[in-house]
Amino acid sequence: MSQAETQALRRARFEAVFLVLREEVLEHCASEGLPDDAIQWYSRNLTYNVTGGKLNRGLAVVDTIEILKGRSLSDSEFFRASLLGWCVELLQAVFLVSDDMMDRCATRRGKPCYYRLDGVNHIAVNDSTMLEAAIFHLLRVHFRSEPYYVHLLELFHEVTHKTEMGQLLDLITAPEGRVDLHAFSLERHRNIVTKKTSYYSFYLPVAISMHMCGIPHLALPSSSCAPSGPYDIARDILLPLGEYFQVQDDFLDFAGTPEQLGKAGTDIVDGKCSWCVNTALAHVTPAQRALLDADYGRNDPAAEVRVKALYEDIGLRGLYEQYEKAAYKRIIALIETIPEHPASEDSGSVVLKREVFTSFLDKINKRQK
Ligand code: GPP
Ligand code: MG
Ligand code: MG
Ligand code: MG
Repeated sequence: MSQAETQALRRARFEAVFLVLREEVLEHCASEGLPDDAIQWYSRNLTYNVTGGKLNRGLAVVDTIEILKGRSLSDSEFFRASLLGWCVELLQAVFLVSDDMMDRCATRRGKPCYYRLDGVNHIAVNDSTMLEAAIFHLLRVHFRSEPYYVHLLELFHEVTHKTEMGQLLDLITAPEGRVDLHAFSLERHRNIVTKKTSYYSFYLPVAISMHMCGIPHLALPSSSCAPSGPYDIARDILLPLGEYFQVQDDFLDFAGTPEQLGKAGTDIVDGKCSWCVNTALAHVTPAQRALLDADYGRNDPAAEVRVKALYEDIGLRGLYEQYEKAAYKRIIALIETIPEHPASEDSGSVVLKREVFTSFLDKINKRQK
């Protein structure tokens, strides 16, 4: 079997688990007395918002657990790993449903954004919280007796809180109709993207996998995201990796096509503190700066066209290529701080391996969608 066929099979096996989990969540609601029309509504919510994506985050849980264990998983291990992977995909759905309302996007994954479906509109606010509730229902049913259950709960809560902080910063740095480019900087951008993207997209799948593989998490009074050995090491590689991923997202918002991305870029019109505008700010002439001040963050297609032309004029594509190369090198150097031959198997304990991170990096490097 070719590698592509193996990957397709793995994805199909992972996708099959979703159908089981959706039934389980719906059956629970039915047992609570939720009538049929509401069950149908919840079912569509789950299907429309949780499936149809790239599944990078969910599959990363299964991949990481296999890498850490150093062997393929039994059927029951695969199911449980996939369940945790789907919890990450559910969390992503929670964020995307509400992010699209806040960013006023039109399309996602090649379809209309959920809130734009006939009859949905603001019900999407409650639907998004019901996607979140499904995570904690599934964790409770399947993982309540595990010694690491409380760690999983803390992880989901803390990562969610971090993401919300990042989203807040993202939104208030782009106040509607009153964008102030003086408030922008690459430092503020890093703070936004680390919080709004890196924790849930990169740290969460790996930390979940580490818990499932029994890597000890030293209890700390303040925060389970605080320093604690292997989790700390993983986080310090995964946050920069997530930053690279979100810079790609920002660049593709400008340079990608809706056909390629399944979504149309809104960052210029929304006045977002994106990598593109911050990089442009460091390279503009005074005249170009005046154009940005006048045109950035304006709900006017002609202004957006002028900003895009300015990006081309300053050579943003070339600057992005340079950024990509430098980010790749920086992350490889971070990964190489992990011993190549960890002294683990002899003691029977599971430890971090470079492959956990290289497999992630390989998946996102130079991505076009
Ligand atoms: C991605 O930003 C960030 C999120 C999806 C996190 C949202 C968090 C919430 C608490 C709602 P983005 O707006 O650049 O993503 P996209 O380009 O996919 O819309
Ligand atoms: Mg957003
Ligand atoms: Mg968005
Ligand atoms: Mg974006």
